[in-house]
Amino acid sequence: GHSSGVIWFTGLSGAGKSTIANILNKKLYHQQVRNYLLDGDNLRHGLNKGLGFSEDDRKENIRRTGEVAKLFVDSGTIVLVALISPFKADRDLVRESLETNEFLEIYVECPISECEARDPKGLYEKARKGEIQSFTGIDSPYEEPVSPELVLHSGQYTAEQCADQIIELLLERKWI
Ligand code: GGZ
Repeated sequence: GHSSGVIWFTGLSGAGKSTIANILNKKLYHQQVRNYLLDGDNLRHGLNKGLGFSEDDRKENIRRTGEVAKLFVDSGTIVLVALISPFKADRDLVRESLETNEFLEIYVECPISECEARDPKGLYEKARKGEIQSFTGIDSPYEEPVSPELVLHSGQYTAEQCADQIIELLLERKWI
């Protein structure tokens, strides 16, 4: 068997949260570790449909996703959550709603210049032109984690290497 808990990815748009979480999801599956991925971008089409990017809406987005993650933890699953989750207070609320050994905050660190150069969906370009408002890192804040369990430098390592760094942490913490 293995432990259940939440692996919470935070970081800028384009930092690689979803990519790394998807790779980790497959690696864990192949190791017979029951796990489920909650991806912000997907949840915004269903559970969190109707929420925008104001501070209040992001707060609600994170709260709801945290509640769902908790249900998965109760079911004995490792939940991977990939949300920008820009506000420290919102991330801390999710952490406090779980046991100490059930929450791992992973900061996917990437300089905004690099995220902007990648710009996989062209959103930074739109934000710079003023076609999108309240874009994280441009005209909406991102509060860096103060003491995350792990910092991944996605500009220096491949997504595959980042996923392996998480596996190492999960082994150290005896989650798997
Ligand atoms: C930030 C935005 C915005 C604004 C649309 N600000 O990189 P993506 O495109 O695929 O994923 C981002 C996603 C962010 O949703 P989250 O639920 O993770 O955000 S939060 O935790 O802050 O609630 C991005 C896209 O939506 N997107 N507009 N204004 N990201």
